[in-house]
Amino acid sequence: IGLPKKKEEFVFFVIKDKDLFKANLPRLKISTTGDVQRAKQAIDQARKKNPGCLIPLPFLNIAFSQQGLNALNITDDIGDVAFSNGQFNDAHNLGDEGITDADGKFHPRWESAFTGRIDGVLLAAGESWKTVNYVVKAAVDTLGRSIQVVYSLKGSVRPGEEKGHEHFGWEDGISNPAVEGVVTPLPGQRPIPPGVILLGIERDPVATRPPWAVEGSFLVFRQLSQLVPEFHDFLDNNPIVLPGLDPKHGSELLGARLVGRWKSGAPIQLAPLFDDPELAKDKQRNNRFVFPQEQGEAGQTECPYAAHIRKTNPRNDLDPTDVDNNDPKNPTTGLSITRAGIPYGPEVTYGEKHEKITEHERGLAFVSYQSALQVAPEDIPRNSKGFRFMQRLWCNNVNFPPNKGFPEGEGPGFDPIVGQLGGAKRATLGTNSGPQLTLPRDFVVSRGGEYFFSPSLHALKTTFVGVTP
Ligand code: N7H
Repeated sequence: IGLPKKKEEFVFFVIKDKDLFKANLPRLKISTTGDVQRAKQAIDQARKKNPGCLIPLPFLNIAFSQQGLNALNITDDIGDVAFSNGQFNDAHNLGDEGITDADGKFHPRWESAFTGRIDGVLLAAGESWKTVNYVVKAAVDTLGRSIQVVYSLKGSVRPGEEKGHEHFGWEDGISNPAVEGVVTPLPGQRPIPPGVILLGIERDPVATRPPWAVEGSFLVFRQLSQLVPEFHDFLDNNPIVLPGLDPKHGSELLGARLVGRWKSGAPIQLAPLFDDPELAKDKQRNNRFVFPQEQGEAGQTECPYAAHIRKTNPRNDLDPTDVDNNDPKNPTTGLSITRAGIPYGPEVTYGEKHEKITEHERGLAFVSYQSALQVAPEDIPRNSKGFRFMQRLWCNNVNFPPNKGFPEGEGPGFDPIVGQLGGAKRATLGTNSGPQLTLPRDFVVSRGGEYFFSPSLHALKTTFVGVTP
């Protein structure tokens, strides 16, 4: 359900001593959904008395890659090919930048830690660095010499007015699906059965899972670097020209059309020409919209087909009878992810703003949870679900959303925020009549990541410590 966090550190590790790890693991204080719900209530109550106060709330989670499962001698097949092969071997399929060598092997241009072995990740979160540092130290001390830390990434909610906004400046974390029985859906929020996020229960697309995998979840981690000055420069140089719009407003409108929301979070489907900060703040209205279903330009007058939020949650654009969706009431149900990322890296400096060139790496520590990444052995994209499906079949697919009256190959175009073509120029915001917009480069560049499995507490107390359940 998302941690109420201000700071978070991702600590990636390799297991050095399996038996010692199993002996130490039970002493880690992993946070439960109940803990998080109680923490959210405690925050609400404390804020009623003292608005703006921060109460110390330490959170910890742990997840394992396939290599981590191997290191622990957990040998049952979890039933997910992409997870078992690891994200490194999926980089080319995801459209990440890199080079193919003479032997045909693809080498992504990734942060070097992600090109080597990573067995697991500790996710430590809290309201301050003091709390997070304490959680990290306690966890690493507890696991002791059973692990070796190979990489860590610190994420932080942005300061001041930018709180809640990612580095390009957009309010984030507005639209996530509501897991039935855990969260009461707000208007426009997709209710999804828990099995879309958790393995081994109804709506998990894989029929049988090993018992220890039940109620765990696949955790996708991606270090997505954002070229913020370059992106803003692109917007400044390409304002939408309309009578009555000054260039600044025209650039803001272009940004809003690329994302599908204004920086405030107001959806352009409801606020097509001018930002509406009141709408942005109103949780009863800011997600309550569907997309018009006319063909051609009429269907994208307000929100372009290729806008990031339309590509990643096409709402009523999907055909309910499509076999992949198989839920006539809510076609995107089976393809939903829960996002739980956080910005990392420093604020843009004066020098970077002035030069319009990134000097310090910053971006989004992207995290998503889902019950499947790839549900069949063959590498056919349709068998991907969750993050992998979204990235490959929606964001990177110029023809998505389908049936909008475009000639084949000249569809809505790439997702302008995260659609990837190995770093090459990409076309987006396709129109049936006029030219498309060409993005000169990716403004979000993958620096790598890994596919992890986040076990249930029950599994952590049994199979993962070598105790028969
Ligand atoms: Fe996206 N951005 O700042 O432009 N995203 N995203 N995302 N994203 C969303 O609704 C962003 C990424 C989804 O239900 C918003 O919370 C950036 C990946 C989904 O309407 C904004 C990066 C994937 C949604 C951004 C990034 C997704 C969503 C609107 C990378 C999956 C919900 C705020 C650096 C492949 C759509 C909100 C819905 C929303 C941005 C990555 C998926 C502002 C900068 C890799 C499903």
